[in-house]
Amino acid sequence: MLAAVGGATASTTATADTAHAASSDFRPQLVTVDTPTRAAKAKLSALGLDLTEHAGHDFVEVVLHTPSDALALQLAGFRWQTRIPDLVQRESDVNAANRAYAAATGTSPLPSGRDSYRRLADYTADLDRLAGQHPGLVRKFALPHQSLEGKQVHGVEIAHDVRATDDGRPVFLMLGLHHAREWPSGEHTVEFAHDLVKNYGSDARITALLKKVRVLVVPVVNVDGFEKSVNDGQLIDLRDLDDGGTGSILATPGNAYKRKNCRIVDGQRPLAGECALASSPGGFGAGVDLNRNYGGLWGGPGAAAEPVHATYRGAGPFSEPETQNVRELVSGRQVTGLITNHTFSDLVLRPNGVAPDTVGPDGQPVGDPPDEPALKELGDRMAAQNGYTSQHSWELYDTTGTTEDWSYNATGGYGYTFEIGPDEFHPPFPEVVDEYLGKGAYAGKGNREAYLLALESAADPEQHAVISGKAPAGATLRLKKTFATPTWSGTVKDTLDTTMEVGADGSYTWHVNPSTRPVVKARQIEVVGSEPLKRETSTGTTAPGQSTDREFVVDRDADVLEAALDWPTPDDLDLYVLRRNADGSLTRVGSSTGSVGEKERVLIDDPQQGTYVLRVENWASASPSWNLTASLYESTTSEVGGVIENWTLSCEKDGKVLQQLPVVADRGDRVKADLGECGRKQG
Ligand code: 0X9
Ligand code: ZN
Repeated sequence: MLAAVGGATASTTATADTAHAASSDFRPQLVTVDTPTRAAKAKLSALGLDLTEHAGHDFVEVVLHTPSDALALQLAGFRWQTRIPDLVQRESDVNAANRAYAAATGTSPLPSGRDSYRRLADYTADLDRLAGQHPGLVRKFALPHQSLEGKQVHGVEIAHDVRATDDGRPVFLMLGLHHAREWPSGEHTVEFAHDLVKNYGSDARITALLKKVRVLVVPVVNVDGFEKSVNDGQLIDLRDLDDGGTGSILATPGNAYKRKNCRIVDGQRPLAGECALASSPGGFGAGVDLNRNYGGLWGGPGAAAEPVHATYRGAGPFSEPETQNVRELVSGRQVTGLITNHTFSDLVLRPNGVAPDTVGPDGQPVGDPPDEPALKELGDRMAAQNGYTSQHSWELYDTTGTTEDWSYNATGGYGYTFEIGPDEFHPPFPEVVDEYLGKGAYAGKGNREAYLLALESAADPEQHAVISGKAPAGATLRLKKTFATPTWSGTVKDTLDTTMEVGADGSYTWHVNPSTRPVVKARQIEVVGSEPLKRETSTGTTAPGQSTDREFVVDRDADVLEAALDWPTPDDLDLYVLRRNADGSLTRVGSSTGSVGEKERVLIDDPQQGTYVLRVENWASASPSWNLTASLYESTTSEVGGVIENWTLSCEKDGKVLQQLPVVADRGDRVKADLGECGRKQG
C-alpha cells in the first residue's frame, strides 16, 4: 500500500546538522530515533517531543513538527533516520490515493461498504441510521458530558431485544478515537457495529452472541480533536490541488496530526475557534492526552505534567469531559470486556502500563495483573487473527492514566488497546479495509475476527461472575461498590453502580464483574534475605562508549543473584549480566538500563551455578568510576494485598430499598442470592 503512493518508505539517513534543523523550509516529518537502551528512551521522552508508539528495543519513532524539535534531538546527542520526510506531502499523497480508491470503488468490502474516511458528521449519520433502521436491535445513546466545544458524544448499544431491562447480560465496550489523528481507530469501531447489525439474524455465530451479550460502541470519544484533525487532513490536498497552496500554507499540516482534546487552559472551556488555532509548539496540538487522564495510577510514569507535551495528563484524574464520559459508561454497566482502538504499530496491548518491578504508590512493586494468564491467552489469540504482536503495554513504553489501566483495575473487566496498522496514524484507506478484514495469510480474519473473539470472551461466564436467585417480579436490583482507586500520588473515589429489573417469573441472572478489584487482590512478591550468602565488590572506570567486564562465580545454591552498580556522578551507566556457557560463549541473563542518574540493579532468580560476567557500559558522555557489588541471597515469598471486596446487592421497589446483601463473587463463580425478604416487605 505504501509503495503505491510512494514517499512513506523513503529513508534518508540524516544525523541532522544545525543548518538542516534550523532551515526555514523545514517540513514536519516522521523520524526513527536510535535508542539503544532504556536510558536513551527515558532521555528521549524527557525532551517532550511527540513520540509515537512505534518503538522497538533500539528505536522510537518521533514526529518532528518544528525546527526546534529537530534541534532538541540534535543537542541531546541523538541519531535518527527520516522515515517520512514531509508529512504534509505525505498527507497530500494519501489523500490522492484515497480519492483514487474511492473513484475506483463502488462499494468496499467493509460491512458498511464505505470507501473513504468518515468525518464527524458521517459518524453521527451512521449511528442514526443504524438505530433508525433497527430499533429492536440498536439503541443510540448520548454520553453524559458534552465536549469542551459543546458537542454531544454518541454511541450505540447493540443486542438482541436491546430494549429489554431484565436480562442481566454482560456488556462489551468498544471505543475509538481517543487520539484525534488516529482515524482508523474510529473506522474499525463503527465498522464492527455495522458488521454485527448486518449479520444479526443471518450469521448464526453473531446472532447467538448478540443474544448473550450487549455491545456498546463509541466510535469517536474525542469529537473536538477528531473534527479538527480530519478536516485539516483532508484540506491539504485541496490546497495542493488547486495550486493555490502557498509555501507557508503547505508547510503546515494544521491539525492533521492533532493528538489531544481541546483543553487549552486547565479548568476552562476554549473560546470559539480557539482550539483550531492553538496548534502548540508541536503540530500534535494543544490539549490533554485523554489516554493519560484516567484515574488508574494517574500522574505516574509515562505521562507529562506540562500542557506543552504530547502526553499531558491534565489537571487531575478525570479532569476532562471525554474521560468522564467513558468513566461513567463503564461505571454504570457491567462491562466484562473492552477494546480501545488506536493507531499504529500492529499491537494488541494488555495491562499494566508500567513494568511489574515498578515500585507503585503503595511502596510495593506493581506486579503483574492477577489475571495475567487469562489476559495473555486472549491477547495472543486476538493477535493471531491479524498478525499483530501481543504484549504487555509497558513493553511499548511506560504509561499511566490510560483507559484500560483504569477500567481493568477498577472493575476487573478485561481491557485491551489495539494499535491498528503497521506504520501510520491515518494511512491510505485501503489499509483500513485490509486491517479490518485481514489480508494475505490473515484474509477472512483481521481485526473483525479478533473483535469477535473479544466479544465471545466478554460473554463467557467463566471469565466473569454470575449472581442469580429469586426476587419479586418487577423489582429493581442494584449492584454497587464504592472504593478508592490509587493514582500515583493519592486516590480518586470511584463508584460502580449498575441496575437490572427482575423479570415476570420472579428470578434473575446477572452477569457481573468479580467483586474484588484486581488492584487489591493478593499478589506474590519475593522478599530477599538481609544477609548475603556470598558477596564480592569491585571498582573500575569506563570511558564513554566503552564497557568493562568483571567475573563472579555462583558456587552454591541461592535464590537470587543481585548485581548492583553505583557511581558518584549523575551520568548514565548500564549494567548487563551474562552467563558463561560450557563452550565459552556468553548468554545475556539480565540487564539494567535505567534513566540517567538512576543506579542500576539486576536481580536473577534461581541462578544456575557457574561463572557470570558483569558488564558495565558507559552510555552517556562523562567517564565516571564505579562500584560494582555482586551478592547471592536466599529469599522467601510473601503475599501483599489480599483484600476481599464485596458488591452490595439491593432490591428496590418504587425507589425504596427493601433488602440489601453483601455478595462476594470471584471470577468464574456462580453465586446464589435470594431476595425473598424483599418480596415479603413489599407485600
Ligand atoms: O500512548 C498511548 O496512549 C498509546 N499509543 S498511541 O500512539 N496510540 O498514543 C498506547 C497506550 C498503551 N498503554 C496502555 N494502554 N497502558
Ligand atoms: Zn492513540
